[in-house]
Amino acid sequence: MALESTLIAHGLPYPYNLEVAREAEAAVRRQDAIPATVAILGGRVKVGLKEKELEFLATGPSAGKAVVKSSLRDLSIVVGRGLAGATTAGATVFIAARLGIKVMATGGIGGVHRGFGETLDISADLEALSRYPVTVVSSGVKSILDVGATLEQLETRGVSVVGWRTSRFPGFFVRETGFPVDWRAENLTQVVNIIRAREALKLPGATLVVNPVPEKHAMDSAQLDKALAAALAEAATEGIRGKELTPFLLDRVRDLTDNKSLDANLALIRNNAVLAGRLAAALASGDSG
Ligand code: PSU
Ligand code: MN
Repeated sequence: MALESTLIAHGLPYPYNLEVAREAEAAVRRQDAIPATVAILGGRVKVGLKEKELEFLATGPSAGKAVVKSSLRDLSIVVGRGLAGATTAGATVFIAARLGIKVMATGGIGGVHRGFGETLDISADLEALSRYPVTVVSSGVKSILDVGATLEQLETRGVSVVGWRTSRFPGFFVRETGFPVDWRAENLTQVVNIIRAREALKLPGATLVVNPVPEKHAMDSAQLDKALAAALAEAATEGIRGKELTPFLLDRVRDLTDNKSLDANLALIRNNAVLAGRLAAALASGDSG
């Protein structure tokens, strides 16, 4: 199964990013699945990284080495120019689909940004999910987004959303956003059956399995909302836009919450890797236990 690398290079500070990247891979292996972290190095798409390569992604940006946050539109440019790139959830989904990898894990996918009416800032992750038939495990979408608008876009784009043992759409650092998920699954068999049906029907898009952050690492919503409001205001004042916005907001919220959001982020990444690993193993073995 595939793991994305933008969260390593641009979503989390060193050394937590490297630790969680290693832990996510180890967690997948413990489920009898094979992890492959995806990135671009020297202009080549790599699916499965060596220890040194993971280290480069984790330390490169803070050491002043360019690691391009690579969304779908950036892939050809980063490869064509022979650069290094960390793949977003959407770009990772594209690469996974090309190679027949069926499951991908991330923290939270991108979505519709607040104020999208003015900026039209809608993550290319949603476009990728509408085009490529991969199963993505995430803790919903980052609470820095407009969650209701994101759910509408997932519906419009034909993305099947399944709550893992939840009927509430999770909000990344918090276990629920107040929005319902129509379909929930209690066990792997139910998810596997949905994925098999999607394959049989030849549906083009993804299945999004939403897995809430573990209870004991979840944040207090009031604290998060306050930090978020401050971070959004700073972004507006400083004119932060486009691909810089998500990394900026994640970093500011971490600072403003005394690293509480960091703790939640690390816990949910590990937790999603475990579930994705279990799903990949169940899909591969045909035994969906
Ligand atoms: N989740 C995290 N940290 C991240 C991201 C998700 O915990 O950095 C990244 C993912 O790689 C996702 C990207 O694909 O943010 C979305 O960015 P944008 O909103 O610019 O599309
Ligand atoms: Mn964007």
